[in-house]
Amino acid sequence: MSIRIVPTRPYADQKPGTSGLRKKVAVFRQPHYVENFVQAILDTVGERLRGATLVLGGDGRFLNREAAETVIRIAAANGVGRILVGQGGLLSTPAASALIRSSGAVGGIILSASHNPGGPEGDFGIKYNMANGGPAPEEVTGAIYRRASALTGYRIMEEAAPNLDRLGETRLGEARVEVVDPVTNYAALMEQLVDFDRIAGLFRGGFRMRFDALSAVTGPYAQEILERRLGAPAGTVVNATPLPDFGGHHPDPNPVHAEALMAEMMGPDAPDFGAASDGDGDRNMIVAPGLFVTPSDSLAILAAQAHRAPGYSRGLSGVARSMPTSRAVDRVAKRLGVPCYETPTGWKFFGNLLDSGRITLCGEESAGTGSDHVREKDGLWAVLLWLDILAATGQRADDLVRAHWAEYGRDYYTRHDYEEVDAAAAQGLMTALRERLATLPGTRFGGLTVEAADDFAYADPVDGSVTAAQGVRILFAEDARAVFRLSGTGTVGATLRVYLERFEPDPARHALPVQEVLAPIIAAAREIAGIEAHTGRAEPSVIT
Ligand code: VG1
Ligand code: CO
Repeated sequence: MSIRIVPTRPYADQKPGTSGLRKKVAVFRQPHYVENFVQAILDTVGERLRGATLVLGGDGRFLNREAAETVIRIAAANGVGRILVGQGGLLSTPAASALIRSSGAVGGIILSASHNPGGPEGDFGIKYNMANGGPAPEEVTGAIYRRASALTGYRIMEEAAPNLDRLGETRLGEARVEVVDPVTNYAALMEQLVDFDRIAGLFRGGFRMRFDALSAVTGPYAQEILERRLGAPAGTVVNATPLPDFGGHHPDPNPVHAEALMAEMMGPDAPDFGAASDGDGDRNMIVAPGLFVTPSDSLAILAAQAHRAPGYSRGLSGVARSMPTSRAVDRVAKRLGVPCYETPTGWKFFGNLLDSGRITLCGEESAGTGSDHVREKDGLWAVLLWLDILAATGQRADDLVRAHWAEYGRDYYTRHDYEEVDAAAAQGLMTALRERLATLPGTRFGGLTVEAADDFAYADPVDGSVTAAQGVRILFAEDARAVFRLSGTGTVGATLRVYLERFEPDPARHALPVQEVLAPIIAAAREIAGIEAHTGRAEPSVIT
């Protein structure tokens, strides 16, 4: 067995975004591109790698297997002691996080572009997670980027990686390579958090559910847990086989991309509960019969009800939400008498709060919900917690949502995405908006008055680090809000995200069409930011 040192030239664009390095597959297929980035990660981890365990897995998209084999060969050549890899190179993001934690690994490499489309024309991604199982924080991703920008060579084993389909242990150079079942460890963790017997009882009683895995990584997890362990009828999980191109679909669980599930749940013979997950299994979409549950509402409802599940029977120490997420969970936290933190977009910002025990539950408007059981958002976990709450309360999912609104009020919420906008135009819009911030308070826009306007900055209460320029917030006196930020996960041009919400305390006004209720805020947001003038777009490309 021998190690080859390959001279290389650095790529200037290996800068991780909201969640790892994400690029078009063609970019990753450039000579040494994957190798360089992996070497930069390992160099950044440094001496701690020596003899340590590294977890590896991905969402099964195009390039997954090839890249996994490359990571194994580079890791083995860099002194990693043990590589724990999911069979077939697969691991959902939450399962990878769980495995890093339970195996005492120094960290993990996750091969995923998450909710972005896959296939040869689609996207690929590489992400590094730390020993706590969570995405590397900004200072580490910054260091990886600097290292990648100066790289002059990488180390790789001459020999091929072992067959990733065969479970068990082999050696590559000095390293042990263990191919493990991707589901077992994760399923065991779920059994500790929610009451499997109670949920199984629900299914025995005829409860019908549809889980759409969108041909992505959650299929095998959902089949094992929902159908085999909990006894849901075969066929409950659809699109259960992970495909390299996700069957040509966009593996983003929202009402637009999970169209078939939405149609079924809005139809006359809707099952009792509908759910979907994204490419790498960390997002969740919840649909009650006839009623889509916004991720912001789902977070609030889970926070209010989590104590019913065994893993949370002691209550919550606190909660957190990303800044653009609606303020519904804040109302629950207030009622519970626990702190509620507001963080920038991206799961890495929850890490310190979870590690320090300040929060138990957290979430994002982009269909991400999680708890302190791992350090990633966890799609299937959220679905299981919902099921356990339904089983414990005996309530229908739609009734549970309406009862929540009646008790706390409803935060009407929508997100308007302007995708593939010219990058300079999008930057121009944000710059102009930031320059106007100070002049906005007191200004009126069609019946709404701006009360406050700022550019969100986050001071981490645990390590004191400050992250600035995380999105523009416009607060209206009418208990409404508009938030503007540019996506950090897109791979073509820029994506402008506009988050819009309005609080409605009156239960008599809780069943109105969302876009109608929010129309004045939508109009004000377009005007304030000059969206059409800057981008040439009169309408968003995706409304969720
Ligand atoms: C998006 C979401 C953000 C999420 C991130 C990663 O980021 O808005 O809430 O954490 O994707 O999710 P951005 O920068 O494009 O808005 V995943 O499931 O793609 O890892
Ligand atoms: Co994801």
